[in-house]
Amino acid sequence: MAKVALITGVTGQDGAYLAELLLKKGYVVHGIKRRASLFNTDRIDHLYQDPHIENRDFILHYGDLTDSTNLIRIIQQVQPDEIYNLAAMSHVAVSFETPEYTANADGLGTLRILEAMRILGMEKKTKFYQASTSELYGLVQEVPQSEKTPFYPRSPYAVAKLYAYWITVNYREAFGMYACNGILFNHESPIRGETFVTRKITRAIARISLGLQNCLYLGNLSALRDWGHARDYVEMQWLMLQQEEPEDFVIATGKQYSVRQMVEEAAKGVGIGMRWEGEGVDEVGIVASISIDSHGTKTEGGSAGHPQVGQVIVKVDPRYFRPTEVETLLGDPSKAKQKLGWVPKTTFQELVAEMVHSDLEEARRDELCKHHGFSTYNYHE
Ligand code: NDP
Ligand code: GDR
Repeated sequence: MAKVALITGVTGQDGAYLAELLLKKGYVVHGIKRRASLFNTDRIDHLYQDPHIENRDFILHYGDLTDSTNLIRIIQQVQPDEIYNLAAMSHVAVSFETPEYTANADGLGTLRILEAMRILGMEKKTKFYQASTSELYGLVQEVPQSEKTPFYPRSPYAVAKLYAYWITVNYREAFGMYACNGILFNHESPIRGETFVTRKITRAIARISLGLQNCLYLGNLSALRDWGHARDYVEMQWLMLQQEEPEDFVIATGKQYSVRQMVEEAAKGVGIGMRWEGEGVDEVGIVASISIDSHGTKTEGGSAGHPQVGQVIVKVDPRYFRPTEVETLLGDPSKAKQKLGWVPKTTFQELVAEMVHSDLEEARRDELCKHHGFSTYNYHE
């Protein structure tokens, strides 16, 4: 019998990679998607199966983490062996704008699933994975951060996730459930949401290199993060549910880069060298050299193409500062290495190169549309 998995947040970055992985492993995968006024399934369209065919192994259900009745009904119907709770309002800055909703979806949403499992008598049958986060460390108390490092959340998002973390631990201890937290550090990919800083950078740099955009506006350039690849990280989510005993694990690369370094690495990917001038909100990123233009043609000294040497392509905009910032995060993945055999496969440089490559393709499509008189949109969020 094929194993059955239920993924909340299946339309998100991790949901898409995890669904792909589980299907390859022979699972029947059920996903919960939200009703939206437009299709919001871009990331999983390649997995879609027509509901009219029999014996599908990828099935979507409408649902929402804020609706207990819906969760109970879906879990009862699906009878999953494993539940991966990836759904969340996952943007830290936006959580300051929508704190109550964030608490409801990210905090109480987790409780609703755990309670649904109890109500249905599935606490011994079904394993549960909670998408916990390095944001729990917030104002860091120890470097690097491990499973034993104390938490100090710094946003409504992180506080909601703190509740979700502890309710998962509590239900494991109180009811003997196989429930565990993956404390995942930042992980990115070409399908990362466009408003997270890595994707915002790779998209903008690709567009700037084609002359589709002049400038990239960012907030805190000095923030340090431990960035890995989402494709590698979802494998660990699955492995955490394949152990003898449920435990919590940190998943990280153990390497740290700044937002500024992220910009430099992306710029390098399109053949642009960068220098920085000024300080704080006056800091700007300037094109220092261009070795290859965006079409891959050598243009020594940057005399042709977009952008020009000396052009300011990065500016700081305080609107992207957060009321309370998480300045630095660096994970210690020793436990995952030892017990799960975790080795991050993708380096920071490979990750950025893959993202830039994919965003260049997207930008070229936009360029072509523009060339043929069709309008394209670029939101600055
Ligand atoms: P995304 O923002 O890409 O995806 C979030 C998913 O949750 C989307 O499918 C979204 O649906 C869904 N969702 C949001 N609110 C609800 C709701 N109320 N009910 C049902 N579904 C909802 O996040 P990621 O894939 O990057 O992250 C997955 C999980 O891991 C999240 O919980 C995140 O907080 C956590 N995490 C992420 C890290 C990262 O670096 N990526 C690191 C550590 C933790 P829709 O498509 O309709 O918006
Ligand atoms: P984060 O990711 O808050 O770590 O949460 P994000 O990419 O949003 O920010 C990383 C750092 O970059 C700084 N920054 C900017 N961030 C954004 N989004 N936009 C900007 O213009 C900008 N300029 C600078 C931020 O201040 C921050 O310091 C992500 C999410 O996926 C969470 O769901 C997850 O839990 C954590 O990673 C681990």
